[in-house]
Amino acid sequence: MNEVSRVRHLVLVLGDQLDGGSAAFDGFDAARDAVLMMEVRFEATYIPQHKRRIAFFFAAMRHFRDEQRAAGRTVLYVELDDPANTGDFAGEIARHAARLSPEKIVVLEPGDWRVRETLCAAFPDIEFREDRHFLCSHDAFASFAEKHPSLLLENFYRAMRRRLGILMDGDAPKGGAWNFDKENRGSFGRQGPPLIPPPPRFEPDAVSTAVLEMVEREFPDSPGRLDAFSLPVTRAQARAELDAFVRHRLPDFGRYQDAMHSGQYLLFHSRLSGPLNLHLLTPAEVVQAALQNPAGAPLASVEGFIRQIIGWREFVRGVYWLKMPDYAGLNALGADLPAPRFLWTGHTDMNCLRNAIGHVADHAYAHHIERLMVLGQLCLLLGIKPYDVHRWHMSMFWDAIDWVSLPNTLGMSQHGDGGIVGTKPYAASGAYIDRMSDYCRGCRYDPRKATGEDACPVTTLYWDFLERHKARFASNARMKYQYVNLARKDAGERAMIRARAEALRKELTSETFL
Ligand code: FAD
Ligand code: DLZ
Ligand code: SF4
Repeated sequence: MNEVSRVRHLVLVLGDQLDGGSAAFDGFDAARDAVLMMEVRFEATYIPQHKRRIAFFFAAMRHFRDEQRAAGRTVLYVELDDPANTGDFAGEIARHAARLSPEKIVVLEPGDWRVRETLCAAFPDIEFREDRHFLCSHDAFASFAEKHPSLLLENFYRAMRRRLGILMDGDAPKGGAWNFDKENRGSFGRQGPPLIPPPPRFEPDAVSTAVLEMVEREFPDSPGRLDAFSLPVTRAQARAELDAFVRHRLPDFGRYQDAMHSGQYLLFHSRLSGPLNLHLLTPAEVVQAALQNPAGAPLASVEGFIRQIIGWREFVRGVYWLKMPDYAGLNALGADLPAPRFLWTGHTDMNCLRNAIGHVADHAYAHHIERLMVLGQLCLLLGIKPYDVHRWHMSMFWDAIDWVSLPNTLGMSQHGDGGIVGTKPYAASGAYIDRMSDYCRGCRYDPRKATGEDACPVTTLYWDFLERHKARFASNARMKYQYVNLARKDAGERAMIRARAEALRKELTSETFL
């Protein structure tokens, strides 16, 4: 199978491009062309990476290799521990190209600006093909951006609903509203969550087991845990994951979308970001499954879920490609502190942080509100460099690819882009976390207090954040009430908050990791 000596087209398939029907395969001639897939050490170590993330990519890549070979395609596959492996994309492509003399090297556009630049620099004649996986092309997003320079998600989402004819009654939104946010802010209260149907478990087969052993052996110092690995690593498993979600968890997805609870890493979320981002699933089929709605989920759930897929997911991708490479360097709030070490270790006495970081360590995953309002928010309030927060995210989450992590992290959660992805910073006091979770009940701090020994660090840092960035945000209509409440605090209290925030900043960032 691998004994080829010359090929017409060498088609590269990167770890997040696992779709045998992608544009990279247009015109593929099984008799004359070959696929090249590479496990390379650089991609797993340019930042330290969670073992589960590395294993997910390699296991999915090896299964894809086997499926493509079974379909009659020649796949040259470089395993990580192959002694000939040069360790990075440029080295591996050059090594194979030297031997095979392809007329052309073809690749689907990578999901990471850095990788695109590497390929362009090393192989100026490489042919990039546009990624049909997404529902909004680069051109369509650019023309949206021209018509709507303020780039509001809501405008984009409505345009997508209309263009794709999803949840529409003629020109009006189904159910009479474009969103049902008010119905989607439930928390669990003292009785805790109802029974949550768990996602399916995909027990590792021989291919995945070999990967898990290799990751433990080759990356012993990488963060995170590999035990009980049961992620979907094939298209069939990804379909089963989607099916289980729409049957069992979609009905409560909307209502509890923003809720958090101790020991519950997933709640009613879908866990589909990984399979989607590796192209094991298409967004179109995910939307279709939600619209078929086999469990009769309420419209608020179906709409809330579809908004994430055709709205946010496509929107952040559009922003990424429209604004890169400058976007990565944005730091609108001048945040200059390094990422604290406890983001990797979870060693902190803040119960909300400890829980969310525990979810990341165990699953390489935390759901959206933990990413935004616990993990991201603490970094925002402390003033951590936005790109460092993104690097941490890239290192620890199984679903992180640059195009999606960067706008969400640097943009949405750190407001580093000055308001391109979100019109106001996602900043709230400990009271928000108290309302949406049970974390504060098990914490040594008091979410209502901003000063004093047992004051909640989130609350202290929240008021300090508003004060520090008053010139920028006090006139933002959406933050009016936050500033009205800040104005109620007298000068003495503000001075105490400032002093405590300064001390917290020093204490919490005294140890770093990257
Ligand atoms: P669900 O809550 O079930 O949502 C359904 C799907 O909608 C997701 O699978 C995802 O594909 C899509 N989606 C939802 N919100 C977003 C969003 N804001 N941007 C893009 N897609 C979205 N998502 C990633 O896929 N990769 C990332 O690296 C990533 N980094 C993030 C970093 C931060 C700081 C924040 C706040 C969000 C990030 N997100 C990222 C978006 C979102 O949090 C995840 O997509 C979601 O938590 C994945 O879990 P799920 O599949 O259970 O999602
Ligand atoms: C994340 C990742 C890892 C850990 N390893 C590889 C790899 O060995 N080979 C590969 O093709 N891709 C890997 N990836 C994904 C890349 O870092 C990057 O996100 C994609 O190439 C962007 O399209
Ligand atoms: Fe987090 Fe503050 Fe609540 Fe403790 S009291 S869990 S630190 S928000």
